[in-house]
Amino acid sequence: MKKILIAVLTGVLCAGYAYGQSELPLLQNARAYEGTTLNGDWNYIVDVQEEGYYDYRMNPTSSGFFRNAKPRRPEDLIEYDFDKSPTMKIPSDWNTQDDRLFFYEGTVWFKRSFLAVPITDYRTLLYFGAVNYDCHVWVNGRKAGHHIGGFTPFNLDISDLLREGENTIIVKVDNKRHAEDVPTQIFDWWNYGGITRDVMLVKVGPVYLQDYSLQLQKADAKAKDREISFSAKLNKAEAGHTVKVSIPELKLEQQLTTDAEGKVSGTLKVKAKNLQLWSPNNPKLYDVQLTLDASTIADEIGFRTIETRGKQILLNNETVFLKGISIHEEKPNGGGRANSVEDARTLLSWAKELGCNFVRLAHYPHNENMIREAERMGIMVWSEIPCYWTIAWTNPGTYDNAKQQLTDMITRDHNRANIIIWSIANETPHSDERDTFLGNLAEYARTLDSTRLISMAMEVTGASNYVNRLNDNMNKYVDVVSFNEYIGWYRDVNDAAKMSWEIPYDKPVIISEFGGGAKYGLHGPANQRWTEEFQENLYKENLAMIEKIEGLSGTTPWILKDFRSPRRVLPEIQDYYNRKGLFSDKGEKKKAFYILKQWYDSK
Ligand code: GCB
Repeated sequence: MKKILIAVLTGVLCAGYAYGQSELPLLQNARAYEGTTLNGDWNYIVDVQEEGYYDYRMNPTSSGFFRNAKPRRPEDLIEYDFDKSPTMKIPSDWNTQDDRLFFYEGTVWFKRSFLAVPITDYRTLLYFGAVNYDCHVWVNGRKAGHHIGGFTPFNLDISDLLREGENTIIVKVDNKRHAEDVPTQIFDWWNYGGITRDVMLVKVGPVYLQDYSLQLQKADAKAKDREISFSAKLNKAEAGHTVKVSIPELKLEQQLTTDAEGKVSGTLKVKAKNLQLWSPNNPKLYDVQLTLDASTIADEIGFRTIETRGKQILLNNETVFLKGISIHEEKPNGGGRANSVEDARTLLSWAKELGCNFVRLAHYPHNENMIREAERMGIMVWSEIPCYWTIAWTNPGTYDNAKQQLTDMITRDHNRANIIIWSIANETPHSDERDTFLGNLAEYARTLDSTRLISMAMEVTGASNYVNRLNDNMNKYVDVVSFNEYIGWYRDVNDAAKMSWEIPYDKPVIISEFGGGAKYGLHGPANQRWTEEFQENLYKENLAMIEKIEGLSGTTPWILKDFRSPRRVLPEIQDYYNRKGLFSDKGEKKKAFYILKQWYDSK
């Protein structure tokens, strides 16, 4: 069997065993492994008519772009050339990298080469943090995999496709919208296309820890002893492997042997007085080491509990009020997908300045830097999948797609202490079909992770005699009742003071959205749309109104920063930006920022 070592730029990495070409279940904590980044310059070809792909489907021996063919004889006809095509920095969205692609929704091909030399006993996974939306991958002209869903990671075993010397990866990315996709055709954010998150080659042994979990068990506030449950799963159902978990600072260590399914589970016991719990005031993370046979990876993990009691949310057995803000994954200065640690720090530091201890990462799973930075900064997180508005509820493929995105979101982040809520949907119109789809999804989410709260952003569309009554069949599936209300913007302007709320469920309540648009720097009377004063007044009235809601456990107003949206076409005001940000698209604070800050500071 051929063994290959890959050397890319500065890194060195090993590959080898042939396991066929396919997408594997997601590797937990991929960044902990020895790996090599494939971020950087990739050549690209814009292919409006999918010439390079249909060619492949109709005639597999012909020259589809995935072959990266070159003329061998003077008379050879090859009508593309990656190496003469422009380059784009990856990760990025193509819309902000090339002016011609600002509104483009379609196919772009990407190519990147790297060098490899022989070595033994390792496998190479090609890991993509996210590609929006539909993506096919070839390595050296052979198909490595296909993935759909624009906001979750995936990994392909490419060991068998590698060769000594130069290797070429070709990725076809298509962000066209379809009714049966998740999200569906219409949504209120920019459909940024491309390889939008990090790409890396990850070196794993033939047997590796595919997934592991460490979770603090709930206990009485006065409990003297605490338990951390530990479980792990190999990529293969093989008995007899040794798995060791240790937390040196707590002097905890446990060694277990895998069962026939390749699984282990155990409990680490610790004195409550020795354990610092993760919380916004003390975002303590412990170094954790996980050893499989002779190889060790590291993680940083925090321990906390989150639960509800009646209408309260309890973090570490204490009532917590979630002072939140909604955030899109867009760069702090202008548009474009955010991905870097710096982007995450800037956005999250704005949320901190606002007085937040919580963020709603809307409307899809954000990049891992965002979650990890928030965890370090002591910010709790609501993480969501893009079941947004009118999904094709009766289409089985749509359900499978949503379920896969939920699985990958939870798999990637279930060891992050700051994630307290998994959200399965946003503003979905009521129907029996929706209830079946989302009900199944909620139950499935609980089987994956029983240690967090489940919610979704419901909608309330109208009031009778100023009484707003929440009535959603999904109430029985969620732990926290959350809803969006746009009083003062889409409805009932000037009537917030008259409104009352009836939420007939004994569960905590989060107002997951309210807000209104303002153009930064536009001033005028408080009843004039688009002025900062209008937005400021809307915040004052809404905060006074929601304060009276029984069981209010938090809010995540819409939204931290103005963000790009194709729905927002009003010239001179919107110019393709949704203007409901408390910060402008360039990071300038609007007047409403100070209203919310004042309210949070008083909580
Ligand atoms: C909503 C949606 C959000 C929109 C927002 C708006 O209800 O959940 O995605 O951007 O309203 O600005 O209309």
